Amino acid sequence: HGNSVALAPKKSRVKPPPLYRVFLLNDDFTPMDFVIVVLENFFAMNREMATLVMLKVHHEGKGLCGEYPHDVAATKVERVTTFARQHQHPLACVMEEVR
Ligand code: NFA
Repeated sequence: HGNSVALAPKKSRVKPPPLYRVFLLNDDFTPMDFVIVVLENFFAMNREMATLVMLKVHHEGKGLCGEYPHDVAATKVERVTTFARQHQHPLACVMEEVR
């Protein structure tokens, strides 16, 4: 019973967890400096990289912030969204599974 049930041998290969890409989306209202602060503080970017990613979002509508396992990606989306709303900015942060 329980713990003592004999189980068939199982291959011990472990598949890597699915990854999710986290993006920022452009809007007409969030200040550029606020987006740079978000990228520095929530995605560990230096000022130079944060500025490049912010400008990509501004010009192309969407920009990659990072790739993470599900729960890490979901927490980043939640923290960025909460921070933006606290400052009354409509900045959108979304995640998509990597396929
Ligand atoms: N488009 C915004 C502006 O002109 C800047 C922005 C960049 C907003 C990236 C959201 C994401 N103030």
